[in-house]
Amino acid sequence: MKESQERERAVIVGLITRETPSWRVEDYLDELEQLADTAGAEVIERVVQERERRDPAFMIGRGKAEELARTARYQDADLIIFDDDLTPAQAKNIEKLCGVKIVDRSALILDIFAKHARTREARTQVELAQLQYLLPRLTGQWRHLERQVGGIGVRGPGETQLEVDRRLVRKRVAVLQKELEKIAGQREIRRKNRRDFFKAALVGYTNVGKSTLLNALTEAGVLVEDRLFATLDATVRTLPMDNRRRLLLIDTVGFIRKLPHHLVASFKSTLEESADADLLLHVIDISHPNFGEQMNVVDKVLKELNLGGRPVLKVFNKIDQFDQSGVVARLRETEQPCVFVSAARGIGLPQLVERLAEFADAAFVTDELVLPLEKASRVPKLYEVVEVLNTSYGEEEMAVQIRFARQEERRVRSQVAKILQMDEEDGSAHE
Ligand SMILES: Nc1nc2c(ncn2[C@@H]2O[C@H](COP(=O)(O)OP(=O)(O)OP(=O)(O)O)[C@@H](O)[C@H]2O)c(=O)[nH]1
Ligand SMILES: [Mg+2]
Repeated sequence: MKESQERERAVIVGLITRETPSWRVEDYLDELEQLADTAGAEVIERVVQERERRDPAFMIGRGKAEELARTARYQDADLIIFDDDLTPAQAKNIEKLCGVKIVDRSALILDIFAKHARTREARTQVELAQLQYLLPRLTGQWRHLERQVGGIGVRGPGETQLEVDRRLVRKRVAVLQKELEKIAGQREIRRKNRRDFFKAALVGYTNVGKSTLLNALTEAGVLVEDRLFATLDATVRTLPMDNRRRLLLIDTVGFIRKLPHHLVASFKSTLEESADADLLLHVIDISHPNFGEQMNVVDKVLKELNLGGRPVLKVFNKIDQFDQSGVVARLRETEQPCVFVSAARGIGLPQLVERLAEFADAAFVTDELVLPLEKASRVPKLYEVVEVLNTSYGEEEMAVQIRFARQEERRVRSQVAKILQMDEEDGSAHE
């Protein structure tokens, strides 16, 4: 990744309310600082205010906003970043007061995604999310005017421009959505080809070590960085196990607190790589002071993606940087099934693979079909519906060992029966 030579200077702003106590705000601001750093900005000052609730005009209080403006000027800041999402009106008011760019957490995350997007799919997804973020802001501005001045007076060049912009944005959104549908279609085909595999998706908060784990298990060579959102595209690799099992590992984009809604929607197809998974490997950075909350965020996003009911194996990573054995013992009790590993140091990986194998075995049915030799010509057809593990021949009979997904058992059994009975009179071929 290329860094711009001159990093922008940023002031970051957090709000302490009854729901969000000060220690938590500090943690959020730590994370916001990391996000800013990833986006290419240097944080030169933090501003925190304690308030009963958010101010509708400025988010923080008016007086605090004026102080913020002075700070920005004094510090020669290029931008101000709010940890809480601003309404279009708030953003405009603060910008007017402070005279620098105003960004909120969602916009910052979108910016990082835009910076890291490499493939056509990721770029398309990011652009779509950005435009959808922009759209209500355009209409929001318009409504804001409407309310202030009433219908008639505001019709002028400004309005026309706004209408044109909106129409253009909408048009582009439609084009991008079409394109994503097309890409999703191709993905679907690739996915069908993986029907016979047991699929495990690496999910988790950003920067917990998902890609490191994929690399450690498969030598995938995926980019690993101590940065947020290093991975945006789905990478799929086979996990070498003994040849009786076929297992795919899928690495994908990480989650974060307050993942912008449009982003989740736009990244549906990338995230659907996980939707296809038989098992979710929920990777957790146990060395992170907020790992508990990060786990909750991940659970929440998974629910949003309708993956709440999927089987999960929790993988507590970075155990090399965590020495509270009491906590580990407690988690081992409460969070089953779970494993403790260090992807970077290679600790606990054999145990992880073993658990994976158990899950994979449970997800498949292995069965043996005993057929009269006359049916041998049917066997090639079987390959189309099941995995054929082995065939052996006796004097009069042959045995075919097959394997298929437990989920598909009914469909598979009836297809197998059909194949074995095809244009035969007796129809008694299969066990
Ligand atoms: N100490 C320690 N560091 C680790 C371990 N695993 C990963 N890391 C570090 O954690 C950072 C993030 O690793 P990644 O594999 O990029 O994390 P990710 O979950 O793929 O992150 P995103 O793709 O950005 O969401 C890197 O600096 C890794 O070197 C581990 O077991 N121990
Ligand atoms: Mg990654």
